[in-house]
Amino acid sequence: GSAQIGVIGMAVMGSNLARNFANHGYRTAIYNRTWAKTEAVAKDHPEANFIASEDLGEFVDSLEKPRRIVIMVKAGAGTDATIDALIPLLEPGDIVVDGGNAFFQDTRRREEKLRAHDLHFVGAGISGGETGALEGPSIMPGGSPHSYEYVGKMLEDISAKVDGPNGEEPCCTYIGTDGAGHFVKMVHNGIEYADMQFIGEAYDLLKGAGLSAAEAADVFAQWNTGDLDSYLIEITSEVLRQTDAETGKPLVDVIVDAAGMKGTGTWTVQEALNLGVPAAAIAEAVFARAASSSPELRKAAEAALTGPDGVVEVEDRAAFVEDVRQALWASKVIAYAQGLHLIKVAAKDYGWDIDVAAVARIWRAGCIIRAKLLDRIANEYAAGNLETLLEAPSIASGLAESNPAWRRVVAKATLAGVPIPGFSSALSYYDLVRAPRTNAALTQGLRDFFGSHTYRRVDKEGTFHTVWSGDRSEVNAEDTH
Ligand code: NBP
Repeated sequence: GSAQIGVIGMAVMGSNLARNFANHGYRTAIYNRTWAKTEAVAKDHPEANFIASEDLGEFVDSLEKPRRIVIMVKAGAGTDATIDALIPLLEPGDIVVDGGNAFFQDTRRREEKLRAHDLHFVGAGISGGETGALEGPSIMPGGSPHSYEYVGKMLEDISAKVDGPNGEEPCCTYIGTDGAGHFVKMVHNGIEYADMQFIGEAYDLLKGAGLSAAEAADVFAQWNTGDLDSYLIEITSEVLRQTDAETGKPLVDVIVDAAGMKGTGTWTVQEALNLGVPAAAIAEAVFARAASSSPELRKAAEAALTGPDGVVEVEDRAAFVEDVRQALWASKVIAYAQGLHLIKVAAKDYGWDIDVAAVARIWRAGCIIRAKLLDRIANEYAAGNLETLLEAPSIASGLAESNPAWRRVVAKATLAGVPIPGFSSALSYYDLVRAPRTNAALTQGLRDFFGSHTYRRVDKEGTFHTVWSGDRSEVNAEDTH
């Protein structure tokens, strides 16, 4: 065979990724379960000079050895079916890359399975949607370092690029073994959920203060020139500016207010729960989508409950808009801190050697959460071994500066009845993790009362229990058990 890379799955992502490889001078083979799609892609893009195969065996034979194959099919059963069909056709040393949105535990399982056949498996998270796939996505590959040697350069070539101190840097770097890449992609999506929730809350507040959709669009466009400069803020201004052709209303007012989701945000929160990592702001974003898509709950509650109507009393509109900007920035930082903390804890638990600074670096372009802030985050993680992003000097000082505005916004929204689960959860996290003492002491007292769960003391070593049902004396729990 003469193809340097093969792509399986000719839906929107796979076909664009295949064109991206071809655009970078790689001879590219393509295959899809349904031949008509492969045929159409080859016909529509003669410039790519694809080697198109109707038969999977032919496709495999069209590849140079060791064979490099990227799977871009519907995640889950589609990926397993494709892998199972490939295994008997491949030879030891061949490399399979899964670029779909796989659950990282599936990636770990598949990596082990292919390793048993002496095949390399790289689970690569890919972000950037269809445009990214064609023009340069952010790529988060996981697998053995040896496997990465075979495909790393190709993936880096087709990835998005950012200008760094050493020239153009690819938004693709080796993340870690087995499921590490898909884990990082999953957390990327969790942060994306939070980012979007915060943007929605900011818009609700601007609306509550009397701004029209078009005025809010201007505000977001203005914010995009500063510290909040990011893809999502940029496209928010575009979506808010869109007028519905049919009704003449802002499009946002005719879109049904029920958010969809495909599962990666939920996975992020489930993993945070599994690992005991507080990622509440990300969780609130997932729950907010769930609430939006619960018509029965909303209908019953809307009929039964009263409260303020979401109108925010504002004396100085410009000052309020600036407050909202700062609340949005601070909340966004919290979501990044929670997501990156989750990656750090998971790395320890799953035995991945993840460079968090490098993760932030490859999120600077190509992916949905790309943002100017990530430059700073990458530099901060590179400068010191951070337990949490929040302790980084420039981040802590930024949060200190935005503190008064953040609190005013949360207070104002609460009084006005504007739901801000994201902003308020992020602010509570800030107050919780910086508190010298938390209410968990009382929790421990209660647990000891009803379940003899014992507690530790601040002033001496050991485990203690109070005899609540007796004379209420304290006993050393180790003696009684
Ligand atoms: P889809 O997720 O819509 O999947 C369609 C592709 O999967 C087609 O090629 C289809 O073949 C193939 N397929 C299915 Br369905 N079941 C199969 C099976 N049992 N065996 C073999 N092939 C099967 O495509 P997509 O939107 O291009 O996404 C591809 C991957 O990239 C997914 O994992 C997705 O989560 C991920 N992703 C998507 C985006 C995005 O913005 N869309 C972004 C990042 C990552 P057929 O033509 O024969 O039905």
